[in-house]
Amino acid sequence: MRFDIITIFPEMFASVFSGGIIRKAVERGLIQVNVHNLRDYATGKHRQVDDRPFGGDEGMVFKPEPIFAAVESLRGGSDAPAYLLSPQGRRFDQRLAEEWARFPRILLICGRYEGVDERVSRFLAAEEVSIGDYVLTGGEPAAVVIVDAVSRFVPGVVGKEESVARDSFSRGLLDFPHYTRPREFRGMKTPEVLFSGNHGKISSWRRKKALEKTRLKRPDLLAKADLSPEDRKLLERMDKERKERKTP
Ligand code: 6GU
Repeated sequence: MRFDIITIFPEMFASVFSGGIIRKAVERGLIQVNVHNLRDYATGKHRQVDDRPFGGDEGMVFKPEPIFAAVESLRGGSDAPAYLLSPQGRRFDQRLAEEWARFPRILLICGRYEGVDERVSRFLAAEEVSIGDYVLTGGEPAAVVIVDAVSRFVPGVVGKEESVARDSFSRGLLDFPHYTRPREFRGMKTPEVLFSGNHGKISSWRRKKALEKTRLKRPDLLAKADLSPEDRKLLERMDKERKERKTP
């Protein structure tokens, strides 16, 4: 899979993609990440990429021409979708990451917080996308997040294929707690069940912990999760136990 990132800060990407799983995926030819300087597609003596907003306002707005030129040139004849990264966009999530991993190629346009000429969103981009409800100074960190999350769904990028399917969010719940050596650290113990050798007991303990954690921290996910009859029973029992603790 190939990613093309269009940005006015290409140097921001050098270190983030030069380590870990993403670097290995690039080295193994599973993914390709190309970073392009928007300024290379601007014309005129000053290669200007932004201008003052019509109607008056503070700040500068990205001009449409360099972005259209960059996308059209990089796309070549292909129909690779281009996404505009901005806080105004549709929220990027695990489902979208999985969906995008099926494209052979996507283009990511890094906007800036003051704004991008509306014609980019309306007539060039397949969609405007945001990574969450907060404002970044530019779309660059969002592009890094998206390349990482999408790449994990490209076959072979993450060691064990099944571990992607087991991820929190892919299953609709937060992850269960993990422990490693030492068994006891500064008096903090590992739950006994993990040493029971009983895999059935261990999996149901993990499921219960995942349900507990999701209910406590992200009840919105629990409402949408695909729960088995056993899950519902566990939740009911947890409810009952909680009520019993409250009434002495
Ligand atoms: Cl994609 N861009 C900017 N500038 N801010 C954001 C964002 C994107 N997603 C969340 N906040």
